Amino acid sequence: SRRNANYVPSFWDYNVVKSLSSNYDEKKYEMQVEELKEDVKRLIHAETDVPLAKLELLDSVHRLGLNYQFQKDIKQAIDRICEADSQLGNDLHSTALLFRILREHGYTVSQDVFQKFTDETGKFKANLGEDVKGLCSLYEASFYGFQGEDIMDQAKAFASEHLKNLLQGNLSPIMARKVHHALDMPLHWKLPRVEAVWYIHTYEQEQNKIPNLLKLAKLDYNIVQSVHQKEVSKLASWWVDIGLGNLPFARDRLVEHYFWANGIVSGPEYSAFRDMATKVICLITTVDDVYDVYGSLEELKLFTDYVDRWDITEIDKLPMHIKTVLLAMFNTVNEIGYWTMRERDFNIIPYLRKQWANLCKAYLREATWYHSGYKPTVEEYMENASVSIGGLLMLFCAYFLTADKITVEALDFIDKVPSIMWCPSVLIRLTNDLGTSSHELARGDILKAVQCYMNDTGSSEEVSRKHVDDLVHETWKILNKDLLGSYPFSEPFLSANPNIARTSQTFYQYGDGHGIPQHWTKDHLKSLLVEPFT
Ligand code: F3P
Ligand code: MN
Ligand code: MN
Ligand code: MN
Repeated sequence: SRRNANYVPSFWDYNVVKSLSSNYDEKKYEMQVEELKEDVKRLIHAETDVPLAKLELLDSVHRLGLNYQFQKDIKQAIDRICEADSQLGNDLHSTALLFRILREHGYTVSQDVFQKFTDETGKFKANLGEDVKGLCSLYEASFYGFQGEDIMDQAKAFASEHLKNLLQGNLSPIMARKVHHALDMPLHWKLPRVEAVWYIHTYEQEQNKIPNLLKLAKLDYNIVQSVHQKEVSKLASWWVDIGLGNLPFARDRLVEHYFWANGIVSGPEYSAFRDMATKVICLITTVDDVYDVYGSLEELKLFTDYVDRWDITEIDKLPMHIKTVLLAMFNTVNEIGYWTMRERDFNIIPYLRKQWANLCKAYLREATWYHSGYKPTVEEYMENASVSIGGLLMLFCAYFLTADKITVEALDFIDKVPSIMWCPSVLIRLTNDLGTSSHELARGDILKAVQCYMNDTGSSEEVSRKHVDDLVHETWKILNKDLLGSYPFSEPFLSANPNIARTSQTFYQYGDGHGIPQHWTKDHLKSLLVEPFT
């Protein structure tokens, strides 16, 4: 008999999604943005006797979601700060803020800059435990650490512990709100547009805010939102037409799938990526439900074989629902291949079908484990599960759907799964398992990372969850280093790698925000797609 995941229906009414629109697509707003940008550029380049003020300006620009508008200006400003760094204060806040901004933008800076804040035993000095601003900056900086950086590990533990303590005391309401927000998730892990929503509201309350910077942030947010609205509205029509949302065993999650694509690459000029990537994610989720919920092992073997050979001649051996999913996959891959051929002069289909085949083989391996009751070790599990999460396919799409020119050199490189792509895949898997495994096991599924670790070590669930959470931190350290490497590709693909991990962390932060999206995911999506700033 077939399993059923009993997923809740979509929270979104697709007629409403189809009609999402705003008037921020009008030309006059774009002209206002250009004027405000000139203003902010002047501020970024202005001579200053207070380098800390410049750093804080750059921090605000980042949190307001505006980094992408000022890449060149920010680099120049940092270069100037570095040339004159002797003027920078010696306090924890300025040191940590500078460190974080340097690492964020790919500059070399050693953890040793924090040595002066530690005592003879290497511990952070106790009197810093009261410096809430310094601790916040130290906390945020600590997430940019590399493997083996013991001072950064200490910094993270010290800052987290003392910020939690300070929350018990009498911080001002505004400060307490900021500390909560930081402890909830560090800035480095946050999606820029999700953070922008929170920070625009916060910045508005700030006494020394720069009015034109705030104005620009809101206007830019609203204009980009109007681009995103058009995309999701077009996709809603596609999704309703293709009808996969009506399958009895699969998740009907078009808008949430759009959020995945939007988190990976959000720049307004990449509509084509988000359009096709959302379709791919819809298919990943539906195919995943065929393997996890609906299909018999025999059917899944046939499905995998057809995808592997990229041949649908014998499709009638499969039952109707599965056949529908398979054909939808072939059609979508061909549609994407057609677009790429016309727009980029490149036949991507051989590469794309290989990615799909790898994914389906990883799904099949899990299905085989499930049906035989096999319990893999954590290593064995993670090797396969970091493929079966689908991140590699998504990242591959992010490359060829955003690159101006697709090169065989870059494709060969991607094909070898470099660490910069493997780490995000591990991160999506670990955070997905932390969020989804209780439902999956209740329905019937293989052991996930937490349970494999329990099985390997005999540890309790609590200890095992902590272990998996530690792995998340360790994997980010590797990724932080990878992000400084040089590659045969550039932006926006480079940032797509950490961004897909951030998207996953946003979905699974408090549980299964993908399968059960009516809580925090819904709120993020309303801000992203429905409510403009006034
Ligand atoms: C594969 C799935 C998801 C994860 C989606 C990840 C993307 C699109 C990069 C939705 F469909 O979750 P799920 O928890 O069921 O995956 P799993 O691999 O655990 O079955
Ligand atoms: Mn699943
Ligand atoms: Mn699965
Ligand atoms: Mn899962």
